[in-house]
Amino acid sequence: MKPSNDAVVAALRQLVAYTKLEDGQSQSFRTRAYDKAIDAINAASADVADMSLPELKAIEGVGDSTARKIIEFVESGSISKVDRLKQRFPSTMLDLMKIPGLGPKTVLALQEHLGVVDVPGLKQAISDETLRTLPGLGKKSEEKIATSIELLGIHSDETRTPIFDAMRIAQRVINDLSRIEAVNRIAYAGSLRRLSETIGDIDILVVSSQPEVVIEAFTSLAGVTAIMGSGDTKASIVIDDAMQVDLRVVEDAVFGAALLYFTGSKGHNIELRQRALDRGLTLNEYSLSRIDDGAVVAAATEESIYEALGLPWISPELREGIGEIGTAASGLLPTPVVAEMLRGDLHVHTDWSGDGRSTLDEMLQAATDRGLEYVAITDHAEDLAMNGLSRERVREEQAAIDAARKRYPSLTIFHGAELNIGPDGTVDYDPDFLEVFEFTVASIHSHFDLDPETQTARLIAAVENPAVNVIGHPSGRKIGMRPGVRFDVESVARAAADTGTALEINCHLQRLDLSATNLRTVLGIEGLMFAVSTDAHHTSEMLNVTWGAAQARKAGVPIEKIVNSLPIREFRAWIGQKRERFSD
Ligand code: DGT
Ligand code: CA
Ligand code: CA
Ligand code: ZN
Repeated sequence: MKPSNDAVVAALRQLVAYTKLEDGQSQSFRTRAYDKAIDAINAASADVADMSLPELKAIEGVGDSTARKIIEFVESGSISKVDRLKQRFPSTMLDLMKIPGLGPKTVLALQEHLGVVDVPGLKQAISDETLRTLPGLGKKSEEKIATSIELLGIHSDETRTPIFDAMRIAQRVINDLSRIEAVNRIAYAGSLRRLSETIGDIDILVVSSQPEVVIEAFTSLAGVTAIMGSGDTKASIVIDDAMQVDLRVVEDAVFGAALLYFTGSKGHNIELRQRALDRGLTLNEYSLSRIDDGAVVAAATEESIYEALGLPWISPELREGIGEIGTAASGLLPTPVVAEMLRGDLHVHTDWSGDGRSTLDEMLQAATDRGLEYVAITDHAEDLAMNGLSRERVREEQAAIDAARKRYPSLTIFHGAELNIGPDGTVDYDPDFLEVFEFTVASIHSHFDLDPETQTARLIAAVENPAVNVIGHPSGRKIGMRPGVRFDVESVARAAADTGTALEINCHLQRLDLSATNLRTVLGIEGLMFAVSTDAHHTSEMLNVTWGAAQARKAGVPIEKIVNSLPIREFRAWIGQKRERFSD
């Protein structure tokens, strides 16, 4: 089967990871070239598998060497350079590179000097105190790495995958399978559909009248490294040596019942089944039926099943079996937040700061394409090493935004910044200069391991800064990579409510910050507002808004508490209120 763009991108990502090991550095001109090509292919609408070498090279961002590797992958199913490097470096070394404090150089040294190539080996080296003997490492870095492993809950028997990585694999499998004619309908279920932070395995549901064709295609997908089982209507594979994917093929008439069952959670299903029994009904993966005569009451859609149980449809993100069925039965679930309800994006980067990968115009065009009424351009501020804008560059960007306003008349553009919250809670520039900005986000980008009291005071100081409108990704966590700061979310949220400062719901799947748990903790605080923002560094990341909306649904955040759902006039008024409060 011809590989999809997603499959090509996955192969290039593997190439990047192995190239980092080969080079012994996390960035080089080669990895940057591959990264650029990945962005370009992600943005391409045509299938790269259909393109000739000259056509590939004509894509901006795709160079000759990358183009040749893509051709090689399309023709042979693999990239020989990657195959070669896989011989030298076991795939478990890629897991090691994800641990904070372990760059490619250290991971290489681990293999060379200690023969350590995986997490269990690393843990052994820590308990033997041999890790500290590596060149460039010492007792202190050994302790730091040990803490990282502990905080992240990385256990040798732990096989859960962060949702960011799992979603990418699931979307690729879905895109690849969708190309088969026998597939009438396809969806992911399980913990992925519930937006869990980590995923045990991916569950995919297909509607087809030719299950054998679907199973055959599934088990021969690009990237399959093991087939765990394969039957008439179900199969399990491992993809990229990384994740198990379970597939079930069902008939159209029972799709709703199957989707409901395989979405779970188990706790939600058990409660639903009890509710069915109380009504003389029985619920399983095929239908909701009457116990007495076996007649099917509902099966085709989730909505019809919930309805027959006297319930409104419950968003999958809420289905954790923690009281949502009772709330739904009393009619108290908020209207589910969807991306289309958001009129603005309040956290957007451009290539004016070092890590942005799209131009101002590209981002503004993407905002227009999303149908947004307003957008805040919030490039990094000067305290962020490498990426931050000097005062002079801030002025220049301000002029560029002024000029851009004429080109995007339907869009209100706020000239903003993403400020850095220092260890003491102060931010970049000085109070006078901060008045340049019409809007700001302030975020933690450093000093993650201060004690909770200090972190709480630090965040409250930022909240109370008159120039700060939103606290960006408040915990600073990266799921599976960095635990985030420890802080008292309730105190920070109260200060935010008191000052007219919003807390961000960061849409990026690596962040989802605030977490659902934190959101539920502060949801009841009167006057508290949230901002569902993408933090996009590339036009493609603007689509992440769907995950931010899903995160809001997961915690039951009502749309009235989301500040960027306000019409522009009311949003301006909200900004004005904080200014006024502090002006006297
Ligand atoms: P995971 O994979 O560990 O991240 O979590 P899930 O929720 O995706 O769990 P998984 O893949 O084992 O099963 C998918 C769904 O199938 C699960 O959420 C509910 C349903 N399911 C699986 N086993 C059972 C069971 O024994 N009883 C019930 N009621 N439902 C089950
Ligand atoms: Ca699962
Ligand atoms: Ca499963
Ligand atoms: Zn940002």
